[in-house]
Amino acid sequence: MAEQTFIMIKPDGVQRGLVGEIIGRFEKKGFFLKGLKLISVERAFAEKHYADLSAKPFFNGLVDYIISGPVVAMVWEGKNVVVTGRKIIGATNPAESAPGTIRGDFAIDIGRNVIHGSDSVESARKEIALWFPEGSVEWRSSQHAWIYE
Ligand code: IDP
Ligand code: MG
Repeated sequence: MAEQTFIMIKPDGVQRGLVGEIIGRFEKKGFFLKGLKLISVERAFAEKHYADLSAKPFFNGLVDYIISGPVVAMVWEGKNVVVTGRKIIGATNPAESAPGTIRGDFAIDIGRNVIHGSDSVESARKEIALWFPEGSVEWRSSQHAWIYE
């Protein structure tokens, strides 16, 4: 199977009406959408998603943020989508995210940085299993041969 990553538009991105803009950036790049849902998660679920950060001082605030409203959970597929997805998203702190990236264009504070993307193929596998236990959707875009040589 081609590489997949887990992308989540955080509650601020949903509230600010950035869903279409963000999906459009991944679509226009040439990645393929393989899973999508608008979902509100509970504290225990958010804590599981961010388990690696549980010792950080900002952990409780981060969990409060993620459960503060619905999020858009997605699976995107394509060559190098994990690393390239992180580039499209930009640096964690929007003060350091380059213009042209999602966080560089649409965010100011690190605790309101609009979007999550898996940081490795291994984390993507875990996150997709957590958020999409029902599995992602198998389909092949008719544009495939116009994007891949
Ligand atoms: P990432 O989202 O770029 O992978 P991580 O280090 O995995 O960054 O942190 C997860 C999320 O935790 C960040 O996207 C951000 O929302 C939040 N976060 C990270 N560092 C801080 C901080 O120093 N203060 C407040 N929130 C933070
Ligand atoms: Mg991370």
